[in-house]
Amino acid sequence: MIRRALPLFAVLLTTVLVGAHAAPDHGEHLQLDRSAPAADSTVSTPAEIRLWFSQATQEDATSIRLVDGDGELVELGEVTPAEGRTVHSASVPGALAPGSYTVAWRTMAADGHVVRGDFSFAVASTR
Ligand SMILES: [Cu+2]
Repeated sequence: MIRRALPLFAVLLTTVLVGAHAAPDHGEHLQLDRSAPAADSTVSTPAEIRLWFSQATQEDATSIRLVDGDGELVELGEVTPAEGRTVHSASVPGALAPGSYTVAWRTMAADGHVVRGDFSFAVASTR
């Protein structure tokens, strides 16, 4: 009895798991549309890190971390939402030494999905 039920259970579980993620009313997941600095760009020290998402995030759900090439965290200002919480920015308080940097962001979409990503940019030497 149990043995016969197991395959059916597995099928049902798979259906539930796949179905949950592909629910027809869900639509697109939130994603990062663009950023400033842009991914893989080379810039002089930016005044801020700015992220444009494809949809609004939940309130106070967005974090932006900036890490330098040595893995050291660079302190940023508070994350500030704009444009109906689709745009988020954090100020860069000081000059950045030339080198590569990684932005790691995390947010929660209105549908409750936690979305995260990262990208890199470089700060050019000043001469
Ligand atoms: Cu989603």
